[in-house]
Amino acid sequence: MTLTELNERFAIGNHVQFKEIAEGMIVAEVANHHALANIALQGAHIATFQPRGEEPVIWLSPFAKFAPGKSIRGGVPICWPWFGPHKTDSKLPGHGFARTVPWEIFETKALPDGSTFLRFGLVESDVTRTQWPHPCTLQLSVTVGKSLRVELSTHNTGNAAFELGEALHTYFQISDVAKMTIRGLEDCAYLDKVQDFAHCTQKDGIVIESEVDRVYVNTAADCVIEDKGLKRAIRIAKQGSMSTVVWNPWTEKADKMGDFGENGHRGMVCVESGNAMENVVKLAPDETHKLVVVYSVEKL
Ligand code: TA6
Repeated sequence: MTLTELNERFAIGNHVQFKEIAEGMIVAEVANHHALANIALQGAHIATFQPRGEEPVIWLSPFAKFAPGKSIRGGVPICWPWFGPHKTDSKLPGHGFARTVPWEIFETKALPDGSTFLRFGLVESDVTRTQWPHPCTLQLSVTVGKSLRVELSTHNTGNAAFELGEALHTYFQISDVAKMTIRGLEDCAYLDKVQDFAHCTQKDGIVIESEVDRVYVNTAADCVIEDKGLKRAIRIAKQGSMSTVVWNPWTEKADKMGDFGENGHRGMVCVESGNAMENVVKLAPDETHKLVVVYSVEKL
């Protein structure tokens, strides 16, 4: 669909407009009474979310590249239909293909409370079919209000079961990594990627002072990012998710990635809600699995 057609069919005055921000990169710009947000059609990638009167909740690197087929550094990348490396084929992209392929918009709606609802669907193509031979549909519903609600829904349309790994790989904006603590994962078991997937148990709140890359398993708990610098807490409330991933690349890795900027890692942390490792989801024919996360800001 062209930009003009998208706006004719799906724009809503005072809620949603579609814009082309770089060649081949169209975003839905949401601006309502409660918040501002930008969602790229590629990857149905929520790039920004900022409740009015607040600092941005979602971190987007100032050096993020908006280019067809490239993952955007920051925002809410969708890892699907596997998390991390592919189980058997190392040539397939890490975290799956959903974040780098085109999606289409199915619906936009202004809700009675002033929030904006948008629904996207992944477009099947030879690229997706060769990497993932299981017939299914994938939709993302986003409600932009005072809080941000994200629902990722996978439906098995084939006649065989499959295993699904997934995550909303959300980057959060924080004042400085030294001023934040993540709560909600106390006593939880995790696999530590920095220590070659060693099995560990979280004791207290998570404080980050070096590279952190952990998959917490068997946890349905809310997480809260307490940020003393911004005097706020970000609550991450989830359903349909048994894994939480916490990631900060720290100096050396962030420098190597090339799209963080100098000290960019100090102003972000990823707290990812999903199903990974032993928590992958088995989806029988005609079954639907929903991963739902609500991000909201509380005073500290
Ligand atoms: O979720 C944490 C992680 O898997 C890390 O291991 C790190 O590589 C990160 O995601 C970013 O991955 P990306 O493919 O977006 O560069």
